[in-house]
Amino acid sequence: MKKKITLIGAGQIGGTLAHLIALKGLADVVLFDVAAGIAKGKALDIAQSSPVSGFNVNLTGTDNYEDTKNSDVIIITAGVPRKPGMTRDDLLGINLKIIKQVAEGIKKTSPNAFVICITNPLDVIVMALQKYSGLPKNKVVGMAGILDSSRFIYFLSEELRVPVQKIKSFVLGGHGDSMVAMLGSTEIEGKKIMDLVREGKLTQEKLDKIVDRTKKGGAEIVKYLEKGSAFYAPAASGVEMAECYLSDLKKKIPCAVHLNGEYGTQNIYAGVPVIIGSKGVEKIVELELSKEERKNFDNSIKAVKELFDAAKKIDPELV
Ligand code: TXD
Repeated sequence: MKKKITLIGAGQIGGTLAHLIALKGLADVVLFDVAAGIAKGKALDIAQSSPVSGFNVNLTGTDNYEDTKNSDVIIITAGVPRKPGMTRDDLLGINLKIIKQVAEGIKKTSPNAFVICITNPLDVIVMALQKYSGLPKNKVVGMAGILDSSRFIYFLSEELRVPVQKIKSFVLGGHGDSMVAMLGSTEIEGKKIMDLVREGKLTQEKLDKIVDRTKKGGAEIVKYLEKGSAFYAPAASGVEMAECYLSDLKKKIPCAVHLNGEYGTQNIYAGVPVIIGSKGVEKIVELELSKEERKNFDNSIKAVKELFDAAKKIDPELV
């Protein structure tokens, strides 16, 4: 039975998600957008490329939640992206209202879906989505850690001239300037990155610059694009999560998930390594954190909590 993925938001990321899912033949795709024409036009355009690219999935566009019912996976990008000079947090007010609408739309039509939220400010928006929708916490996750880790790995690969496939790392915590590159879990061709620093193969200064560039990875692209934000790498990251669920891959990947005591954190969403399989979030993996990593992780959680407090002031229903 062909799987069904609904994409709520058919903008830059939504359209790219649809194209990547079609090229992989992962599932039939329903593109949903309040701008129905965007959803319909992009669905038709990608469908018309099927004879060239050889994929065989159905793509449709709609602004009617009925057309999205019984989705296996829902990926949400509905919302507004940043403009140059804006922080992710500046999007809170408007995207909170949008995510409330989306939660209303999906909770009745796809109660069993695995829901991947991409809309910023990610950690607070995905938590609000889970509260508004009432869907199970292990089936509502946020996409950010894969993207942030991918940016970090790419920058390391450029600096050390090592293929990205030979670099392992996690960037965890909130999807903001307080995100934490877990250096203790970063390996380059099987070697701990801090050993490379000790051996003089990578200066601490260069490593600090790469960590900082990762934190600002989104803003760097917003500056270039002027209109809109990153969408190719975010879309690729969202598809990775959907594939883990649909194919029961049980990969260990960094996602924003509900923490209930793990990492000493209660009742907040933040990025940590998890096992994603056909049951959704199947396990939260607790890494050994160094003192520095623990301090930075706690600081990142604090930033997410403060932003969620701001969200509760905007909408007391979130309390
Ligand atoms: O790592 C991450 N999580 C981030 C997330 C990486 C990059 C971008 N990030 C955020 O994703 C970004 O800050 C935005 O909040 C979302 C979507 O970014 P995108 O670049 O795709 O934005 P677009 O191109 O503006 O698309 C958003 C679409 C647009 O077509 C609107 O018409 C639609 O969302 N939209 C809605 N769809 C459904 N329902 C409602 N209510 C709605 N409102 C707007």
